[in-house]
Amino acid sequence: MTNLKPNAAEIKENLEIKLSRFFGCTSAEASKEQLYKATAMTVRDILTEKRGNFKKKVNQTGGKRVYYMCMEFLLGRSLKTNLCNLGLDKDYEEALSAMGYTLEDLYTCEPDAGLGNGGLGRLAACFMDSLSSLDYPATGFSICYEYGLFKQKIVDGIQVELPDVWLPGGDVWLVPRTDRVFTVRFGGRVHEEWKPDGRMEVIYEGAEELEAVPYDMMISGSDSEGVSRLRLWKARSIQNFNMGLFSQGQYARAMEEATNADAISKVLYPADNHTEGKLLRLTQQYFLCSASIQSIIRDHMSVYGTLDNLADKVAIHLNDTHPTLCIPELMRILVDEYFYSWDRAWEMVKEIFSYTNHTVLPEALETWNEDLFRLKLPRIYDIIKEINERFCREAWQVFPGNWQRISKMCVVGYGQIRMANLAVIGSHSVNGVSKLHSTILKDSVFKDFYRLYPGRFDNVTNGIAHRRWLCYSNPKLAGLLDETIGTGYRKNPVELAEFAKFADDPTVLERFRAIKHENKENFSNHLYRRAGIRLDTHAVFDVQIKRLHEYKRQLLNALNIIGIYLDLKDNPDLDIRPQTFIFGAKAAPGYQMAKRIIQLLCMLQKEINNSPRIREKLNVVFLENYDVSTAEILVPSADISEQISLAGKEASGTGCMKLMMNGAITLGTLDGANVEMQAAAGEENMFIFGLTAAEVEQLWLRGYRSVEFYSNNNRLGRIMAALNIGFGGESFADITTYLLGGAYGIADPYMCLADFESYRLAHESCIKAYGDRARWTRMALLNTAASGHFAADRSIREYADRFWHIKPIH
Ligand code: 26W
Repeated sequence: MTNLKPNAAEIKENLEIKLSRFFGCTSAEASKEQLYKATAMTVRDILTEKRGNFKKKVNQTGGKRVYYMCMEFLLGRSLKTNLCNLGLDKDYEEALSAMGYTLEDLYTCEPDAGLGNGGLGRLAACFMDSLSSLDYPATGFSICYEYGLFKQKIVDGIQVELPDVWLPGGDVWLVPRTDRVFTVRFGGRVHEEWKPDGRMEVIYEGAEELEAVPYDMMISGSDSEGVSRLRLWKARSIQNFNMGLFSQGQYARAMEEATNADAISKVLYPADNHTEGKLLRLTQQYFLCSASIQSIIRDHMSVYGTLDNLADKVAIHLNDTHPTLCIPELMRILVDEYFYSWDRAWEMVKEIFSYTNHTVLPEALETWNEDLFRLKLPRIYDIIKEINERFCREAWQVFPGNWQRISKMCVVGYGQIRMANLAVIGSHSVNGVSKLHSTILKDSVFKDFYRLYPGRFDNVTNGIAHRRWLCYSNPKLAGLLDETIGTGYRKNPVELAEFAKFADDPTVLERFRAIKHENKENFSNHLYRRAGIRLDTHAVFDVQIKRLHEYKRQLLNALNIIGIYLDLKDNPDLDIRPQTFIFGAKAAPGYQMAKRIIQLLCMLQKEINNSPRIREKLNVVFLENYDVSTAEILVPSADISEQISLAGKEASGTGCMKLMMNGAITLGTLDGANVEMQAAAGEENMFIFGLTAAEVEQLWLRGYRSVEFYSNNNRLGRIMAALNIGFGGESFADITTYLLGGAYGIADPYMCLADFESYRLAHESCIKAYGDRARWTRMALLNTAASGHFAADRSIREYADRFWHIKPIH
């Protein structure tokens, strides 16, 4: 039995035991890395024990469980959150100080687990935190990628991708469960055979089989009994060495099978919002789905001994379409292996699954080539065909004769398998991630489905793990909140609203302002250590941190910066408030325009840096390799939060919520969650500009001619000319062509120029408001106070009540 609440002396003893057992040393001899690992191991033991207790309770009460399926979990570091959530940070600090270390020393030894691209993966990680903190029985399923999202190097302004080796150091959290291995089949041929007892048997011939090995990670709740489990699958070949071939001297071929299996869990696909239809990605998806569904079935059978009550005890959530093959996989197991009738199995499946959509960009909607799919997954293909046929018949009843509409909705059509349609058809609920986004889903992306299944569509606005993003990453602000409104908000984030009472309290305002400044100093020191860059902490910190994508419009921000730069070049004595624009962004490796925008930002940074008089007032900083841990230091220091996507394109955004909670003021369009943030914080506490989603739609239908916006605007004319000449010795004429559309081309679909003038004006008023320190601080405080709604605890309760129908186990 592990002691769940060890005191400092007991912790010290546990650490010595781990050090001696795993590294053959004492704390006096151990390196910082060894001590980090030993510390993590002791925390892991506590979590495993706690999870065991929790699981027992769930089994005893027969509680329903939720399984969260996601190709990505962007976890970042775990030691700090786990220790703080367990309430053991102070005792560990004491134990470690006796060994000459601080916890902070150890935290930095941990590599980020970057098993995700951006918003979708980070949301999954935030949700795991809330699930355990609210005592819901939950398991997340994903792939144990050997390499997470690439490490970004910037060489002469160009992004270069390096492999992200996270396992040495990250693997201390993983418990291999070699007793829970499952077999996953690919390829070959299938046929059905009727047995004398009237059952149908599915015979597989020539299929390739490989094993899925689970690695479990426990995620602690805060002030709760709940511990969530994240099960990550690694692929290995069953017979990883062909002895026959080996003895014939064919060494390389003997190894081949093992190498193929390896590839599946080798690396995370680095593109967000863009599918390539690659076979390896399909293989990864089915690998995840098949292993996880088998694991769910096994768990359930071991408790209940029957699948008849599966839908009462199990909810499975599809986080975007990437794990949609869970639907036909569960059908396969119910029908082929447990001999349920198709109709019964289908009813169960629909009751079990729910699906969240995270993007409306058409290039992100997943489809697979039908032939490729059939070859790789023959049985799943048959099942999808059957689902499709039955669906078409059902749709025919509602839209008789309307083949055009039905052919848009079906799963198999025009040689493609469409995952989003399958996800909608096989789930009982479908949701978007902000009010605006969910409305767009009903009005356009899933319009026909909405007519067919109106009750299936709903909204749950995203939320963030407020303990990680406020309490632990901004301890000074959390301290002020504890003193003023008490500690209740840590468990119940809506209590942050109480903070609004202090909006006119000069002492609290002054402390709030001072904390922001200290956080700016803190980030600035970090940047100096990491990149040798010194920042003026009295300048406005204007922050845009997110994946680099055209729709997010880092380019719009750059255009405005170029405008300010040209003003300063004309007149270096111009009386403007010093501003530092901070960017963090990774571009998908094959996304050329995104990479060019990174280069533009870097070249601007370089050129401005070479003008001593200008850099006193204007600075651009492009952070290399922006990741979760960098965000934790940067977010508390931001003054302005740039959320400037073209309206209608950003499903929700979650970075916007982290920044708001930490008292940054949003400069943004009416897109994604900004709309609801504005409603919560009040119009007067944000800077909103630009076209609305409806106006974008109209302009699109009318035909967007960027020249119209450009020819009337002298400032834009000068900015375009400057782009053509370039910065830091590099011309960006291609970007001008992109913005203006060239001779015949279609101009930038994200309409930067249409929003430029209103963006520029909004930015100007924002900077002006910053000059009024009292007004600004009041606005910032009110943003923190209004941010409680955007905590993941709220989102998870909504999912639990409305879609999963699960209850906390106390
Ligand atoms: C298949 C390639 C691919 C990979 C990832 C397509 C699409 C994705 C994700 C759905 C992209 C993504 O991360 N979307 C973001 O999800 C966040 C969480 O809901 C939202 O806050 C962001 O607005 C949305 O862009």
